Amino acid sequence: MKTALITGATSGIGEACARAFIGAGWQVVGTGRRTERLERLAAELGERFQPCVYDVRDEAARDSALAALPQAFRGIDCLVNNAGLALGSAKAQDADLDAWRTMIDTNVTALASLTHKLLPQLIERRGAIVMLSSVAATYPYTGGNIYGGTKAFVRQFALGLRSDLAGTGVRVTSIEPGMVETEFTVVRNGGDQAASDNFYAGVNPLTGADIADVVLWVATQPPHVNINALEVMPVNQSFAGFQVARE
Ligand code: NDP
Ligand code: 8X3
Repeated sequence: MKTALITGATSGIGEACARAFIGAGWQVVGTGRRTERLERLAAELGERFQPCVYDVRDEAARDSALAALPQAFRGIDCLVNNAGLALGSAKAQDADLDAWRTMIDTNVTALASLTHKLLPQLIERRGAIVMLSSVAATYPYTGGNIYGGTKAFVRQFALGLRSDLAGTGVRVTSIEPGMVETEFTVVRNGGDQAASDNFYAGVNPLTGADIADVVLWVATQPPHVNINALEVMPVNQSFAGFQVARE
């Protein structure tokens, strides 16, 4: 049986990925800070789901949590690098530097560190790495500044890994979603559910399950097929063009 390690499985896309991979017969190690969410998921999904609680920014806590996994969950065939966040939508000149640091520490540093840690076993097992980047990696928008920068890192890191891993059999993919209604926009707006509801109102946005279907599809392609990168948007979201400041 294959095992996926899905970071950020307490909510949204990661939680939906856990359900999708379990549904397809995999074992799943699901990570996150919210223990009760992971325990609830374990109660729902059964013994093939293994909670693993840690803050991705704390490498020592991560290493202890991974070392404490039951033996049957220690060999990872697919790493889904999903945990991440945006904090705020202020323009750069008005932004909070601590929020920038948190986004970089979570979306970039922690993702790179976990990938580095798991690469030897992913190579040994000819595994797969699926990264959650974003359309924000490619299309800048006002207030996206550091968030977009972190997601551009994720995309380019995935493509760079593809180059480095040539000949190893390891597959690497950058998934780049647009608007997916999860807790993402609640978190971005400091817990303001109404702001999130307003953001998605009338959009018919993607769901976590829509993206989970894509992640599972990518991970279950035949071993000779690598999906390099995939952009996915709701039909009602599209490209907005340039802004012009007039003096
Ligand atoms: P959610 O807010 O619903 O889920 C985020 C997940 O990341 C949670 O499980 C959370 O777990 C985890 N996480 C965040 N910070 C940490 C941390 N410090 N330590 C451990 N886990 C952490 O958002 P989404 O499901 O929408 O987002 C998942 C990924 O998809 C992110 O990388 C996001 O950038 C990306 N994405 C989202 C889009 C969207 O429109 N929603 C579009 C494009 C990309 P916990 O809080 O329990 O620790
Ligand atoms: C976030 C995607 O479209 O909400 O990664 O900015 S969007």
